Amino acid sequence: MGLTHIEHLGIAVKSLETAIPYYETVLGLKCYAVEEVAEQKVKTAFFKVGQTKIELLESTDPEGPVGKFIEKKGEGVHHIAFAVEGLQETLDLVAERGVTLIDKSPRKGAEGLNIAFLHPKSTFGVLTELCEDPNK
Ligand code: CMX
Repeated sequence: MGLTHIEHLGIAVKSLETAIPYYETVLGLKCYAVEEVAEQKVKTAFFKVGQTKIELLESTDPEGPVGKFIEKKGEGVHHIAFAVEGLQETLDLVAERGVTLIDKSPRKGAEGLNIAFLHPKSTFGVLTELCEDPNK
């Protein structure tokens, strides 16, 4: 299994505009990128803490995954993302080990990473993302 580190934590917020100042002014982090991921119906803002990132997620559509999450559970931790080496092989392996895949094969996520999600119902309630940097 090729998990190397926690790549990022995804945090659902109602508004990037109101959440970013908390991370910058209170925690002293720097927002280094804001990017819309239209396919996921989110706008994202990124901060670095060591080699791990914080990804703030604002929904652009109430029917998107983050819109539905906020409606049901409110703002908060939405997913954990592990960096892996060999994303497709890792997906095949976790599927063999009984995990339900949301994505059977990788697709493009924010920052040009190849990503795939595991269903929270088979990962003890934690929506889990696996991601691989195609340039490494
Ligand atoms: N963490 C834990 N549980 C979650 C969850 C999350 N983030 N999102 C949904 N759930 C739970 C719900 O609470 C619900 O549980 P109950 O049945 O017990 O009520 C169940 O999953 C089904 O939820 P739903 O609101 O009916 O939503 P869907 O089944 O339509 O979708 C999911 C859920 C996880 C399959 C969908 O959100 C998904 O495909 N997520 C992956 C993509 C994604 O999250 N993209 C946004 C981030 C993109 C990025 O980082 O770039």
